Amino acid sequence: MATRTTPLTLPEIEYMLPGNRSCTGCGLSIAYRHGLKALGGEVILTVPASCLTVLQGMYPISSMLVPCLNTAFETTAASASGIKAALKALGKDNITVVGWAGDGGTADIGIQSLSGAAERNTDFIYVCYDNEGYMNTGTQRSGSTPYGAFTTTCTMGKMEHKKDMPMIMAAHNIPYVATVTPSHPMDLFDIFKKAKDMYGTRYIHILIPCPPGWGYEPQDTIQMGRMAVQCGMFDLYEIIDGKFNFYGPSQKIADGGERLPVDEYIHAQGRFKGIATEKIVEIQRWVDRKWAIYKENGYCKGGRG
Ligand SMILES: Cc1ncc(C[n+]2csc(CCOP(=O)(O)OP(=O)(O)O)c2C)c(N)n1
Ligand code: SF4
Repeated sequence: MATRTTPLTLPEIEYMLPGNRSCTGCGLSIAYRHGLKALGGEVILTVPASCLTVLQGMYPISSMLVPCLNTAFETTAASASGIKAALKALGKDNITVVGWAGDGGTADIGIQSLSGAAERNTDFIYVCYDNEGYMNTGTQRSGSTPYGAFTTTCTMGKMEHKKDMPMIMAAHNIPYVATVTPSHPMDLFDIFKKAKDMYGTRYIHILIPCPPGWGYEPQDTIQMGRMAVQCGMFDLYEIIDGKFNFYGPSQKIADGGERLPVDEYIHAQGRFKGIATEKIVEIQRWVDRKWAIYKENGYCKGGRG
């Protein structure tokens, strides 16, 4: 097993300065900070309309120390492909190109340009930060919003389950797919570091707890990400060249450890307030079925190497 980063070995250098414009307790700010540390300074980002554009701020008062192109909502992967091609034409092979978009910008409007780039195995890292809704514009429903959650565009609770974006990307046979949360920041750092050293389309999916969008107090962000994993609503894994491996708490569950019921996670969040009992039963059924499929596929043994 590769050496794991710890808070003591985490690089001190910062590319995201204090004083950014995200909400208090934003999970995205934790993920972005640690992701950028791992990527290092030789990077160009492309980011569509989203909370991340707000977090970064506008020139000349941006809190970021890395170059970023703000692109149109549906064009993250297309714009990353263009940046990569331009760098290649200039003979600059040492710069990592990263597209970093929300779940709306990824699972919904940006999926076709992402699919095209992945099919071509374009050499870039694509990050989907999944706060499970269109949060920047006031908490609308996305294809990644979980079943039963209330949003401003599904006021009776969402009727459909979440789109499985990491597995959709894995079906493109790209070299690297990984899932993580900001509640596991050292794993997040290591995943970005690993992705940086690979060639081809690398996809990282980050579940982002979001206090205003999910309806919980800002100090509970870390706990919210942990609970999502402990109850199996969100799972931590890597797929390297088609080989699937759980890691961390998800590996413990896969090895026979306890998976908590979804109730506590659901009841901790205002977006599920007033949800009918039968809908919680349906969410539990969805999680159980997902884990049964992991088992059938032989994923429930071994860990991250
Ligand atoms: C073509 C287009 N449609 C709609 C918008 C308005 N818009 C800007 S940000 C946003 C929501 C983005 O959601 P997501 O990608 O999930 O990121 P988040 O806001 O949650 O960070 C929308 C709908 C836009 N900029 N362009
Ligand atoms: S709405 Fe959510 S994701 Fe967006 S900045 Fe605020 S806490 Fe972060």
